[in-house]
Amino acid sequence: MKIETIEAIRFTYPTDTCHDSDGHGHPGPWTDTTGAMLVISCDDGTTGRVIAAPADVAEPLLTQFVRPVLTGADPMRHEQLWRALYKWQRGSAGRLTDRLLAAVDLALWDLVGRKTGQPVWKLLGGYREKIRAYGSTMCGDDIEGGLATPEDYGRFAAWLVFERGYKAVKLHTWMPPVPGAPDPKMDYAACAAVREAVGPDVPLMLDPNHWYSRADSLWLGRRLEELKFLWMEECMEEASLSSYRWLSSNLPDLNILGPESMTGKHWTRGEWAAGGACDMIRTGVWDVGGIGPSMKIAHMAESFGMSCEIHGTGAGNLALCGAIANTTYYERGLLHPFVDYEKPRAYQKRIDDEMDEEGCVHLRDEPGLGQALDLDYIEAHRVG
Ligand code: LLH
Ligand code: MG
Repeated sequence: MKIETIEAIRFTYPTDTCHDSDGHGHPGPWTDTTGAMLVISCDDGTTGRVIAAPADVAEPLLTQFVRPVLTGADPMRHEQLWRALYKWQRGSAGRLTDRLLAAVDLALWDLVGRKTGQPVWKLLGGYREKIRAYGSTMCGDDIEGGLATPEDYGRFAAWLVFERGYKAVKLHTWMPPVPGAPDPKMDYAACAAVREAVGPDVPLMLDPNHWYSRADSLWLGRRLEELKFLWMEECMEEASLSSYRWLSSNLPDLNILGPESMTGKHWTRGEWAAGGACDMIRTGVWDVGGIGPSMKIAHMAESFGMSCEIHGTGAGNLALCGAIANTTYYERGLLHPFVDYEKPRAYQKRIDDEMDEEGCVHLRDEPGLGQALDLDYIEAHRVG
């Protein structure tokens, strides 16, 4: 079996999520947006697919980097192919991103799953058949009845726990350009309102503004210790490992989770674990160049006696959660009172991460990543 073609199909679909000037998602009016599906096909007809952001799999990137490495290669040589592409990053002047590496890695895993007739989570280790999800909110906003006040967060968290069945909740609070943000006292007020609304026993987490000072982070962390939060993530610039080591050592009763957006893949995560910069390690398939580096990170974390908490939603991250033992939750979101998360996008026959009433997402016994893509819709709405 040899890889024959690598193609990115661009298509339009309607969305009711818009992004502010800092890139945070919020509810918005329905508009058309463009997505992409990376397709890797072999000479025996086997195909692997993944949905990606169009810019991450742009045609010039496929021509210059991906096709020369993949064309004619055996798709089962996963580690060899990942490394060959990764080596291109150094000379690509920043153009070959970790997100492109991730898209190729995920499409290859989907292909291998389809070829072998196995779900990817089983090929990777098959540790569990279901995992508890935490409800992960969108960032705060100034929408009346949305996520504009601490009371809004409290009301929404109560709905997530008592009506929808989530067993844990994570807040993303207010970040610029929302007027008045960031403000650690507002973050604390939202966290206190959520704790009050869900009671003492529901695990809670916070992902606040990412550029707080040490002083603001410590002040907020101490309040979260009082509220018995499970973890806080990415409250400071993650390039400063010393700041996180300092914060972790000053917050004995709160787990610091990281790094999430810091570059450097498994190498950076190793430095954080060895450097005592966090209590729990973070990875996500789109943050570190795919499932391959994420598996290395999870196993490294296990050898340090640490959990590895997975960032972000979607089939790739869910497969990772199913594969490894040392993770606690699947991050389900981002959620908002005015957005229907359960509704499949126009290009999906079902969402990747359907959740039962007990708050668990089940790993599917289907070949590949477990995406149910509507290929007819994608073909009919193809652009470019
Ligand atoms: O800034 C945002 O919009 C969110 O924090 C987002 O990046 C989210 O994916 C996250 O950090 N989850 O943990
Ligand atoms: Mg985060």
